[in-house]
Amino acid sequence: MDFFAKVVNDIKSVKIQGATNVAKYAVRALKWKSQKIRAKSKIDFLIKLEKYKQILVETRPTEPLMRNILRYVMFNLRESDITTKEIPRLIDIIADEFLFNMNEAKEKISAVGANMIKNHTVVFTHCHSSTVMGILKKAWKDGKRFEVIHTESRPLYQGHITAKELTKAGIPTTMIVDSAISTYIKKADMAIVGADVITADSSLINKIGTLYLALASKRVNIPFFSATVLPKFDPETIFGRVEEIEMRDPKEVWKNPPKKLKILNPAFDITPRNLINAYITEEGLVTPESVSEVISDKYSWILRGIKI
Ligand code: RUB
Repeated sequence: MDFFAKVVNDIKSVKIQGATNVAKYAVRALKWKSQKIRAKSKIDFLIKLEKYKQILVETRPTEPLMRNILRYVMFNLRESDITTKEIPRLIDIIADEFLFNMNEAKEKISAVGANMIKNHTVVFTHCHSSTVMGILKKAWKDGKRFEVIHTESRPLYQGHITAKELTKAGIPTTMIVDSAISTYIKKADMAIVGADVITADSSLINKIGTLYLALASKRVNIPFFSATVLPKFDPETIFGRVEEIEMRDPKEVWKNPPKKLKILNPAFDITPRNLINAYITEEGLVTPESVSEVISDKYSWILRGIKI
């Protein structure tokens, strides 16, 4: 299996997981593929590359960070005045620039989020978000002493990745089953989750169960935050496109269920803006009310070429 096929496979099977990792590997895979393409002209090259881009986009439908960056690469290639031979080099530059910017953005988010964590607090999180992990590890490194409670995140148990990372960092951590959220939320001072999508109405799409955690946080009156880079905004939702919620294989839930049993396995759910105190972003704390404005101001390229 070549690198491209492996990345496609690993994203589909959630071996590569989390919106940031998915986008990073997708851009690396496109870069790798661009070095293998043989084409007669620039147009021929771009047509072939577009097909590979589409294969990547379809690996997971609810991942606008990946869609945005792949669209950005294609847009720049189309617009640039370069020869076919020079295309892989340009992809290289754009991909490296993207990866550099993402790392820088995540460092800023870690710093902002770490400032928000006080000594002796209990932070609740869900699933596995590399962005949230960055915040917690930075706060711990800064000398803050706090605890984490997190879910196991059935059916794929991404909570195990969270547990391994946090315990390795020395952070006191308790894992609970997903359905115990309302029992243990009372012990928490704040909830921080990641994000897969920010929509035009400022809603958050994240791992299934996030809405439950947001509602539970509201009920016990603790703040609920989502830590995210802003290019997870889906520009197509501006024109009313409803973000597709990925439905995964029922076999992930039960390998040998009784015949005729219907099993539903959505990967994500939608948390409305009124349950979110703020997004923790590379531009600092951004309220749901102002998130669209900040995105159009700082990331105008996301909106480029998007049509009704
Ligand atoms: C992971 C998930 C994460 C976001 C953000 O879902 O919902 O909270 O993707 O992750 P899955 P990050 O495991 O199905 O991909 O902060 O790393 O971008």
